[in-house]
Amino acid sequence: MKYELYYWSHIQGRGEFVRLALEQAGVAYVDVAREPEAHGMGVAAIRRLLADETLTTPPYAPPVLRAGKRLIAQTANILLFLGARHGLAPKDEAGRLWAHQLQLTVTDFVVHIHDSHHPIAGSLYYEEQLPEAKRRAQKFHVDRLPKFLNYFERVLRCNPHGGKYMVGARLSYVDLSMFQLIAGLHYAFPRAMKALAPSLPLLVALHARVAKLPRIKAYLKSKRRLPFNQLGIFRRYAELDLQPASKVTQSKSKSRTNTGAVRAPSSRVKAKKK
Ligand SMILES: N[C@@H](CCC(=O)N[C@@H](CS)C(=O)NCC(=O)O)C(=O)O
Repeated sequence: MKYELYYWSHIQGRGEFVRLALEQAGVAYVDVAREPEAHGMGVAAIRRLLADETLTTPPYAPPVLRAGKRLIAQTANILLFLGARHGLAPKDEAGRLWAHQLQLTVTDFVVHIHDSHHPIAGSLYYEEQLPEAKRRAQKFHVDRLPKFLNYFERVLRCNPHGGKYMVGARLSYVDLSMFQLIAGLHYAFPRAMKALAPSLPLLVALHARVAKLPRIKAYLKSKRRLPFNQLGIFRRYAELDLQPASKVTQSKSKSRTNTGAVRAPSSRVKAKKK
């Protein structure tokens, strides 16, 4: 059986987390939107799928994976399915849930990354929300980016099987997603990632190891791997990176965000007033 992946043709986006799993699994798949419309595929096939009133389990948004009669959407859900089928997740229930929990955390992080350049609406151009994006990005560098990455680093550090894999003692789809996050964040926020990298040794090493896996290495060199660009989740806008004039200030006490999250004083960044 050949899988069919329905995802936008011009970006890595959320589809890339699925592509990496399919590539590492070594299974055959068709990237439907990247095939010709003349063959019933192309982006038009995604639109037809989303509008199909005959579906009893309609997907809300891509990525969507067709596996025989099954139609599975939501990135983390697709990976839950592929992980169990292709040895990219633990076999026991506790391990599978742990991998899924981590992938759902990746899903949350991806929303924050996307919203750093589109804080008002995905339907508006970046230029139409530039002041808000600048403000949002500065907060992202203080509250979100270090918190998520330090959390993932801690998961590696606390893995009782050593700091090599996110889950247990074997490669899982979560490791592939970590690779994608680190690669994308380096593209989007080179300055911020340079500053954070020394405190993330295990994640940095995991990224390098995944890039060298023979199947992933071959995929990264192939035309199937689209380059990062200014349309996807990870976008490079110099004005949204950690600003050189920003000062890391030490405050005496811990402060709370309005979401109740404790913010470490050392991660506070004071934006320069214009
Ligand atoms: N939580 C979903 C989000 C899916 C999603 O937002 N897909 C985007 C492309 S990356 C989309 O096409 N959204 C259309 C929309 O939200 O209207 C997932 O992780 O798969």
